[in-house]
Amino acid sequence: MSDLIRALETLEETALGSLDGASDVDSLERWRLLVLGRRGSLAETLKGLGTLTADQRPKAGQVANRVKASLEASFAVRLETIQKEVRRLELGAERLDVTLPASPRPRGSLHPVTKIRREIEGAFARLGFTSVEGPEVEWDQYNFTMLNIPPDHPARDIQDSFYIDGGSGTGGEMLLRTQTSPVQIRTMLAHKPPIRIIAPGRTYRNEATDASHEAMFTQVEGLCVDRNVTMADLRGTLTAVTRVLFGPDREIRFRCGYFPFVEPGAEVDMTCHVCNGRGCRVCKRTGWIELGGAGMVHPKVLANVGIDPSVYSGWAFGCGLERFAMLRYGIDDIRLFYDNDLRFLRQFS
Ligand code: FA5
Repeated sequence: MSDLIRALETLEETALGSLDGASDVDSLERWRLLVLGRRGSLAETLKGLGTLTADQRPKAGQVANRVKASLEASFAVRLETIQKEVRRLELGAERLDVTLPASPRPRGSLHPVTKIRREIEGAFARLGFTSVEGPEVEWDQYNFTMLNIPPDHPARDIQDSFYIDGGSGTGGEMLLRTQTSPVQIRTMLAHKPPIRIIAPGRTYRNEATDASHEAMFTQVEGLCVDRNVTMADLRGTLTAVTRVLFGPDREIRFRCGYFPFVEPGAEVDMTCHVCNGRGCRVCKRTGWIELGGAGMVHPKVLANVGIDPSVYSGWAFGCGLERFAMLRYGIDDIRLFYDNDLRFLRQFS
């Protein structure tokens, strides 16, 4: 029996000695299998218990239990020590230096047409105008018919349209709107006067592009309807806004112009902001720059939307935003806006 007890004590001593050599989780696991595993040295040694007599067994059993408990406890302590060390090394490696400069993130910027649009919305908001939007895919009825442009009207040819295949319904055919003027109709159908809105948005025309014409461009529509609204109000409003956008010396002039939905109709010019009206390359030596179309809302259009033209009057205008942006930033080709060339776009950041 004393042989078995000695064997157990030797096993304990050797195993504890080799435990110190287990320096990571893997080698510790190998130690556990070798010493405490089902076929480990402790299990092997304990097989000797079977050869003992019944009265020898309790004493040997006691020693065996103590050695087993001692080995298991030492194993647990060693495991905890190694795990703590592993965690300490991990935390050391992951240390974050919050004083390091942040890695730069590229920042986008607003498109020049968006910038101009926001400026215009701001200038009109100060005069009490709300900015509204309408759909880019529009009914023929709103884009043309209710604006006093019936199906056989020659004005339809001026604005070559993109029609939508199979797109027809109660509003006639569907098309990509050629102007923002249908938003006038939508607004007047939905609201009774007084009305003061602007409506910026994309418009489309099936035409050959050149330095000042695109097939997709942006317009801003303006509409004011109330009692006693006159052409003088239109002039005053446009003068105030162009002065915000292009400087305090700007003057406005109206030339006769024809649009079926206004009467009288006008082409609107402002004095050139580069030469102040003296004549230069930008205004083609005329001293004037064209802004867009305008006029008094045609009585037929008011009647079409159920507003009594004997009680109410209104004015409307429509301008091209790319043209505004070109003037503002000195851009000489409209096609640059939608080429998506970053070298161009970055200049506006
Ligand atoms: C119209 O579209 C009228 N709806 C404007 C209007 C509204 C008149 C309300 C009266 C009352 P016009 O086709 O002239 O009008 O276009 C207005 C402006 O849009 C032009 O002055 C120009 O600045 C811009 N524009 C027209 N066609 C193009 C194009 N292909 N590319 C870029 N800008 C364009």
